[in-house]
Amino acid sequence: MVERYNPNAIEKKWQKIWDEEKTFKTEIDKSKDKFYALVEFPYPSGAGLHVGHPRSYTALDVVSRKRRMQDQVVLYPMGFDAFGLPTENFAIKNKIHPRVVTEQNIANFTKQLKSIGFSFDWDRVIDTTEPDYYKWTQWIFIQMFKKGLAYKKEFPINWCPSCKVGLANEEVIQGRCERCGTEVEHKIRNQWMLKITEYADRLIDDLDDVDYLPHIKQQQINWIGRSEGAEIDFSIIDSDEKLRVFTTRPDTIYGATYMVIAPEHPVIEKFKNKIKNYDEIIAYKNEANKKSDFERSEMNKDKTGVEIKGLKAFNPISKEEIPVWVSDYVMITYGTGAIMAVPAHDSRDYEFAKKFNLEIRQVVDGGNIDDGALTDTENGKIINSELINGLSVEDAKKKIIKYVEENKLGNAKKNFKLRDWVFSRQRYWGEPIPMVYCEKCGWQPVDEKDLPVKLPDVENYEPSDDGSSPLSKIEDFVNTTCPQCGGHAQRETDTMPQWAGSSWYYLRYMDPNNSQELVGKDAVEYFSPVDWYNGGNEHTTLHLLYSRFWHKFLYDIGVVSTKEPYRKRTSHGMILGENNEKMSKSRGNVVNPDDIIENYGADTLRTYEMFISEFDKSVPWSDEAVNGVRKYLDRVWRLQDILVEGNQYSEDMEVLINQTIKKVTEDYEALKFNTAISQLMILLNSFVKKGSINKKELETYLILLNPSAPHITEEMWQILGHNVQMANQNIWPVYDESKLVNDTIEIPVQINGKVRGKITVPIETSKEEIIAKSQEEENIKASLEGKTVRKVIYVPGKILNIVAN
Ligand code: ANZ
Ligand code: ZN
Repeated sequence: MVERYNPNAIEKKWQKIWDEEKTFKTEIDKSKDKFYALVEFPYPSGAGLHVGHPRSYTALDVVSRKRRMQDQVVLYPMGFDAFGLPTENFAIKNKIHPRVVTEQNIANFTKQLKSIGFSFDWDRVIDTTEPDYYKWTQWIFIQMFKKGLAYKKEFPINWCPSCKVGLANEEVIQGRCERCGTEVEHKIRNQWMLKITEYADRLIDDLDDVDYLPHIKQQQINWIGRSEGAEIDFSIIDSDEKLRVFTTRPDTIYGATYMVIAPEHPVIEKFKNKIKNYDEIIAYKNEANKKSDFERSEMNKDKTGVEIKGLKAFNPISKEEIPVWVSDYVMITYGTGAIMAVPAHDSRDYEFAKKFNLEIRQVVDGGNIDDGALTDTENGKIINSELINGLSVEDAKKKIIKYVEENKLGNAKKNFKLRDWVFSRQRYWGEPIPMVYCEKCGWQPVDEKDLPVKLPDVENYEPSDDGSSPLSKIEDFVNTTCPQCGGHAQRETDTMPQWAGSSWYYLRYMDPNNSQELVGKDAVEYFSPVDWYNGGNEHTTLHLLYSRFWHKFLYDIGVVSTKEPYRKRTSHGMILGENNEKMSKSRGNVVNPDDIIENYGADTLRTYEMFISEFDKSVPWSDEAVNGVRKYLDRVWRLQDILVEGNQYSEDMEVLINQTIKKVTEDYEALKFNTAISQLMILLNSFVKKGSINKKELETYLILLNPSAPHITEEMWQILGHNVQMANQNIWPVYDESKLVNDTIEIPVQINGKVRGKITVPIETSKEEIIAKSQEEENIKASLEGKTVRKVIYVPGKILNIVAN
């Protein structure tokens, strides 16, 4: 009997070896294939690692370990995305410098990550708050500025009065701050912006070249929100003014029976004297301004609005005079802030027309207009529309656009939901924006040789109530000279948003210590692109989009050689608390990975997280299932008790072993970790049932399990007499195609309708041979004693039936 399985001792032993021998150090070897696996680096919070982190990290650790055993050069790095608000808030509250807080948190995270046995190359760790790192974040910003992609703009920002920070649109969830839940206000500030919109088309079109899970691609496409249509001018009767609309359905223009403008539309001021109910409209506008865009555009909300008395518009195609209304469901920030309303075919217009008794005119056939707007019209034919009657929707769109362009009434137009990226934050703990303002020369980038612009030490990190950054109070920092004219100038005091450092970190891993360049040519050419990037669904729209944008920019200026940073993107489901709710301190359902490691071992934690459910599904934590996985590993350990000699698979196990090699090899790559592990459990059961496992069989078993449970398997491997770890050997087994199915069959033998015995024969055995063989079987022989066989019926491969009396 072997000693009891003692994960704590085994795991510490191997982690020490991996650390000291730098087992997972990655070096360029052009004679081999490379595999670059990336997981989202954590924000090193004070709370430490969460059990959600190991789900993603173990998954790609499994793939990385497997690929190393398949002789690939694997880059699997880790780092820390360490700028950001929680650290700063903690620093303010506890009067500790954020640098110190960050260092403590990183040390703790590192210890925790190492205790789980991930095969990261620890010599490539990056920390986004290190000046050597953010020097290049600043450098990229300067390149963007030089190309006109960074600009300053007065911008109404979403302001969180509690965090005292400006938020990007994507950080506002249903009108509230993503971090603290406080309702967001609007404040006008002069902000640095990044022109991500210039890349909008490419960010959609290039998705064709990458292997992202379909829902991830779709979310990116929806977020960018490309709409193709036209802008068309409707003139205002008795004036030279025009109301320009954006529409995706120019084919429905004959159905445009009224117009709607946003309450903020400038035409209201312009026609102040002509509008008879101006006061009423201003009152309406004031009400609307109290609502968030989200509330205004909500689908099933009761429609409100006011007709503008004294203004009429002219439909340039149907040549009709139509009324103009104001309503808050039209946004000033999208398209032109004015629409042609087509109530027959647009749901919001329909509700509005019903409420205010406006004409509803169907212009595409099919459906009953009394049931609601007919929006499902792709295959319909145009009706009630002189110029385009009988045409398909597609052809009608083209014809109207052509007509509009020829008659100078407007033009084809593409619109995006995506907005430029608000890149300024009025906080301390972020990368200083490397810009200088000179009265004479305007905004100038800091000279590249003076990078990084380091964060100065301050006494007080609190932002001021007027919204300016804590840096603005440090005169030494603010006052500088103009890089252009040498005169007096002032530094920008805003810092970059949390998203900056993570927009290019995957490049730095390729060459983390390069002091001359962001990444060296050799490294970037060898390792690019990231072969597989796994991360949370919550980062599908923002981080993924931002980093693709930065990458494309770096491609345009020749820093990188691929158009896309990530070849493949997958995501994992969340691990919920045992009560099926999101884990959080306040709900009291947080599971600490340290405790699981302490009580069960890291291999159990890892294997449990892989086994727990389909990888992309959310799943509640289960202590019971953890226990079950620990018992499985105990049984793996005890395979040593039934070990026998043998250097090839035994005949009766051969098929199941080959099936398992195939399944595990494929499932690990397909994110089906749960079924890979259950296959390994099945194989284990067969060995236990048989009562023996030979050396060759155990070796294969350990190799297959190693990516999930690396410590126990290395230990058993060593006990088997190997003095080289399996981790870096080219030993991943290959299955034998011809041994995937059993080539013998078992045939029950009946005598007078009752099963009396079974025989095992090769698949292609003939009927005569089977009959002969059955008569040799002890039971059958005995049952036939003294009887004469009258008839034999053989159903091939299924059953042999003997009639005898
Ligand atoms: C006429 C029409 C007929 C429309 C029809 C739709 C269906 P997406 O796809 O989201 O780009 N629209 C344009 N600007 C708007 C604004 N500032 N606020 C609110 N709605 C606006 O939507 C484009 C459509 O949304 C446009 O096409 C316009 O209504 C409306 F059967 O024009 B449509
Ligand atoms: Zn100057």
